[in-house]
Amino acid sequence: ALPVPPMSIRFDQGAGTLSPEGPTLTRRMSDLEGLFRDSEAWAAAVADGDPIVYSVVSSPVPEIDRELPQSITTIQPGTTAGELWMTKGHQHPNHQGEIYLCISGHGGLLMFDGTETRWVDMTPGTIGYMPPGWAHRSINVGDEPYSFLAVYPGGAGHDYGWVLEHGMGQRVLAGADGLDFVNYVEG
Ligand code: S6P
Ligand code: ZN
Repeated sequence: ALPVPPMSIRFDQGAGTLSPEGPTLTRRMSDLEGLFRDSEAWAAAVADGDPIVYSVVSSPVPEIDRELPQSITTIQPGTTAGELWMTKGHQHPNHQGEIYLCISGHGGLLMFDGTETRWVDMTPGTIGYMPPGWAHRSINVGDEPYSFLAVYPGGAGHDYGWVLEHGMGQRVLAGADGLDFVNYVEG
């Protein structure tokens, strides 16, 4: 990846695009293998159209040391066996901080340091801060798409295996009366 000049970047909320744009990513249900509590319900959703769960559009700022890339994630509303739709979640292998700014919708930021979990409610205007060493997952807790801007160190890297191995401490389910937080155990 090559360095880029100073620039402004526009987000078109209706189209969900950045201009100028960098890589974009679409994660379907099949990309979230091993992450939902109910693996049979997950497999049924994959078989039944494999819906898009979230997409990530990035600016052209490269993911290299000392650069400061940005991306906008949009998570669709939905549940799988009651578990709210979410990102895969990851740890930054080179423990570094990151911020999210909620743009639209209603979400939550689940963080886990291997021992403790923390939850930040995300509504438009909220900045969520992830300190170095806290794995993070985003969850749509509303009934419309949830979009947020991420700004992160270009050399941070993304470790998805960490979450598969350690979990996220808690899961977030849609309860009859709001959110239900349950321990991250299988079954
Ligand atoms: C990158 C930042 C976000 C996520 C995005 C998708 O450090 O935290 O751009 O990559 O929200 O989540 P995930 O867990 O699939 O990378
Ligand atoms: Zn991150």
